[in-house]
Amino acid sequence: MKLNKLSIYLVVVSIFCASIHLSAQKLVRYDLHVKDTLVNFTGKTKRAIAVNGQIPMPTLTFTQGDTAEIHVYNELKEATSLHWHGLILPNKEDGVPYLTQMPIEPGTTHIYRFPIAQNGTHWYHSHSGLQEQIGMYGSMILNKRNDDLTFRKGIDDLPTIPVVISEWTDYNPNNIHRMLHNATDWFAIKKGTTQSYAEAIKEGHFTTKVKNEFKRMLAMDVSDVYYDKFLLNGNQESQLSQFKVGEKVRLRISNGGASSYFWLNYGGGKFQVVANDGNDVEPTEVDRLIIAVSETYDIVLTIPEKDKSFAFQATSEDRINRTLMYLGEGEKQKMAPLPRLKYFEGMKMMNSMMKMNGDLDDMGMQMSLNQMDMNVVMYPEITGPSSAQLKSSEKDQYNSNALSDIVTLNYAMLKSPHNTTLPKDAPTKEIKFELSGNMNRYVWSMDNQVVSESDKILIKKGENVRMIIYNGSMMRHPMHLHGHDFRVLNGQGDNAPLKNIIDIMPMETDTLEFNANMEGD
Ligand SMILES: [Cu+2]
Repeated sequence: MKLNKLSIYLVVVSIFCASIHLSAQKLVRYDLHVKDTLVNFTGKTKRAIAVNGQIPMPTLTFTQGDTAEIHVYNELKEATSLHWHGLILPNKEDGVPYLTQMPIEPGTTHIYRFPIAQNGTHWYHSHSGLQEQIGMYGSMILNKRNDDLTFRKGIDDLPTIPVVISEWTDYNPNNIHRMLHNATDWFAIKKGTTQSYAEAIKEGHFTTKVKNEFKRMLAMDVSDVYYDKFLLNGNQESQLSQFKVGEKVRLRISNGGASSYFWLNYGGGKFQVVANDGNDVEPTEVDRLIIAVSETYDIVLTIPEKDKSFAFQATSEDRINRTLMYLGEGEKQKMAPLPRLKYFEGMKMMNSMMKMNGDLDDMGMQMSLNQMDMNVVMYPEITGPSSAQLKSSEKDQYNSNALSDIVTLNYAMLKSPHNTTLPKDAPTKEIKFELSGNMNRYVWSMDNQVVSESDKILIKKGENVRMIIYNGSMMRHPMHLHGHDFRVLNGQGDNAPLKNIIDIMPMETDTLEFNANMEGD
């Protein structure tokens, strides 16, 4: 965004910050004005939606035990709504139009009011149409009370930076949606990721290409949409120069993108993962992680050297572009972008696994929790620069942590500091979901019956619900539950981590469970 525009926004923001009221009852009020705006991220002026004049929307901060009161003024020409993602709250405050409330009509005001029953990093977004894509996303930070028994010295008292990562496209999101349904190669052409015959022959993969055509695959890509820019708190590049050598910083990161997964890594070395989806985890040190659409992660970074600044980098999964935030004072240290994907290795691998009807042949492989990633055949930093010469055993073929020194977070590494087991005396309901189909058409089925978006699954209050989800499609898929956290059965026993999003990779089976202690849809 251009600087002159930004300075105007800052003035507006400070006025609205002053209007937050804190009373003895710990009622915390925000006033949010939703309004059309014009932005220029690419050289072209485009329509977007700003709240209180800003994109992303203002960071909303509460402390566990507060009551939130959020006044939404719809100054658009269309209806809107706000969903508080990851929050456990009364059903009527959940912000899903036609399910938990009526849409907020143009020119009207809606008040959301709910108790803050948890702590952690969350975010909020419009749940109407595709408004989220053009600006309606923001951080929602729920602080732990200082006297909380779970307060962690050295983590919960660190300086904190809310980070929301997003994408920008100059295309009207409704047109993108239509194009995705028409299954064109357009976005792959824009990205330069179509796999032409000439390219295929040059790289020695002619037979791979022919087989692909035979199976009527489109140009294979790990993500469907071309974006012009990736943004971190609304900027492609930024710097936080207030941090000094040796200091630790906690980033509270949300993926507010509409369809992009992002690789997160840090130019200053390894970092610690301390929370996920708003729930504490035992600190674990990694070199990088991939954040699924709408997940949140809290990480702790250290400034390793004096008079230098180091980049925190978010790279789109297709590695077409990235966004950078430098931490520290002084000279910016260059950070190499992640190397481009080896698409032909990916095509070859897909060909060997795809059946004639476009479904995947799981070949009896047991995969779960992002531990085995078939995409590693495409990562030069893990499997080498050219055609993969994997020396590993069959078992570790897709296990990136076994194949290199780079430590990549996976869900099996997440461990709750607390016992998260469900009530022992509750009845258990088990549901099996399966996602099948090729890239052009997704079909969900439940207990072998095809389900549609309008179907409802009946769950009795008090039941322990166990979901076993298998992804038989060729695309990874993030699944999200409203109003509850679920346990991911990941081998950590009583300390299974709590999440509300789970990314399920192709051919993976994951099992989650939660106690259905809420009412409503
Ligand atoms: Cu949500």
